Amino acid sequence: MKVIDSDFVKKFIKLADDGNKMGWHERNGGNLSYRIPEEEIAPFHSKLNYSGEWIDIGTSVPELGGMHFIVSGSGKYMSNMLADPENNCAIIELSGEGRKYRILWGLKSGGRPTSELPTHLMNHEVKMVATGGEHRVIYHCHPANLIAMTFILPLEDKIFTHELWEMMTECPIIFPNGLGVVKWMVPGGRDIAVVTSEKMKKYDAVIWAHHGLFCSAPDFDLAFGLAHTIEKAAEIFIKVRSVTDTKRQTITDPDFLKLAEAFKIKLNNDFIDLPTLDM
Ligand code: 2HA
Ligand code: ZN
Repeated sequence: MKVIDSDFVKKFIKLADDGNKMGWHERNGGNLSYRIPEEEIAPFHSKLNYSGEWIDIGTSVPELGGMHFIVSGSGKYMSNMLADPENNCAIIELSGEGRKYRILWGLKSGGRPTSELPTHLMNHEVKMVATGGEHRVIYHCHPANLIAMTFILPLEDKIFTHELWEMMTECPIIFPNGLGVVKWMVPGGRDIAVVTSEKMKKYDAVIWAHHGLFCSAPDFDLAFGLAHTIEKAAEIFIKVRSVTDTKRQTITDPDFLKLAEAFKIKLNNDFIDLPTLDM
């Protein structure tokens, strides 16, 4: 079997295409990575080139040493992923101490992994440890309504979480821990990676103010579904805000508690008992 026919490549390019259809990946915006399990990469070892040069990641992820990832390429368009995966993404292997990577497959006409590789890998490390290895997908996109919200609300985890929970009944069920917000920072380096991965210890989703969203999940469907849910709630927020400054009614904190009981979810208590935000 060819690498492009593997299950993980098919799912990778499907998410890229789904995100593209949502309009979340203008130009080369957004990026995606998957921590490939040993049993999924093993059948392809003979098709991978283990003689490429080792390149600095720009940060250190010792827990991920020796692991394989498939990542989107820097400057590559998600809109091209489906038609031409071999030129738009790469399989990489990390060095034993987790400071370098080498390209084993893909980016056929040249290029590098995503400019956000430090954030992807630091998020993978944090989420792998926090979930006992369950989380494998890190997805970054640029959804317009969520970005718009970051010009309106204070950039605080609890305020964004509460507001998005209120926008749609399923939100607290889908992200019961809430989500984190990172103030505007220069993207693409270690500094934003450190701040983001610190928030990923607590949450599965982190918003970058005036930029976009990072989601972490066990698989591709759940990563896309989480981003989709958050962006849809943000769209509702923007629609409501576009019509009125006040909410006539909303889902209240006691309602959240009823929801938690009915769906047997453990809501992040830090975000309950807040007075409803005065719009
Ligand atoms: O252009 O989204 O954050 C890729 C990005 C950088
Ligand atoms: Zn981005």
